[in-house]
Amino acid sequence: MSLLQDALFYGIVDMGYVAPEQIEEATKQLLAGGAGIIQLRAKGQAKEQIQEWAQALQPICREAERPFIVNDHIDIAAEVDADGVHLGQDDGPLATARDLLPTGKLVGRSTHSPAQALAALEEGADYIGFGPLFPTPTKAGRPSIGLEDVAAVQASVGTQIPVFCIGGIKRSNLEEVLAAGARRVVIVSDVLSAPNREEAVREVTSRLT
Ligand code: 3NM
Repeated sequence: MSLLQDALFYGIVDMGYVAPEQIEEATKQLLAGGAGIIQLRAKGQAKEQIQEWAQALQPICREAERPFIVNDHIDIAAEVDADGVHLGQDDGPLATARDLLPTGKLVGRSTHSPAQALAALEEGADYIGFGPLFPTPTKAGRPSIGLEDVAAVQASVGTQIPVFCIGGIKRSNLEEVLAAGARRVVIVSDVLSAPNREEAVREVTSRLT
C-alpha cells in the first residue's frame, strides 16, 4: 500500500513544544526513535516562518525516507515539495488539497467521531487522526472522546487506511490505548517534553511493533 503502511508512530514537530533553534534536532530525534511519518505543526505562526521551517525539515525527512507532512497549509506543502498535508474538520474539502498538490501526495484529516472518520474515508483521505482520546493541553478546549469507539473505528476505517489515535496519549497510558484497539498513535507533548526525545519515541515504537 502506501508510504504509511509501516508508520505506527506519527511524530509531530509542534512548535508549541520545540524551540525554533531546536527544530531540526527535534525532528531528527523523532526520526531516530522510529517515527514513521513527521508533521510540522506551527499554530499561530506567520506563514513565511512556517514555510522556512518546512523548507528545513523536508530534506531531513526525505533523507530518512519518511513522509513529511505540513499541517493546515496546502500551499506551503506544495511549495516545499512536502509529501502531503494534514487538514482539520474546518479546513475545507480534501479535494482542494488533491487539486493543488501533485498526484500521489498524502492528504490526512483530523476526525473526532466515528461518523467523521467514515466521512473522511469516503472523502478519500489517505489516513486519519482520531481523537482527542483524552483531554490535552496541546488542543485545549476540545472535548475528549474516550476509548469506547477506538476498536470499531480501527476495525472499519482502519482496515482501509491508517487510523492514528491522538490526544492526551502518553507513555503512561499507552497500554490502555492499545488495549482499547489502537494500532497506530500520535503522541506530541509527552515525547517532545521528555528529557531524551529519541528514547521516549523508541519506548513507544517498541511497544507498537
Ligand atoms: N489533534 P498531545 S489532539 C494536534 O484530536 C492534535 O485532532 C488532535 O497532542 C485531534 O499528544 C491533538 O500532546 C493534540 O495530547 C495531541
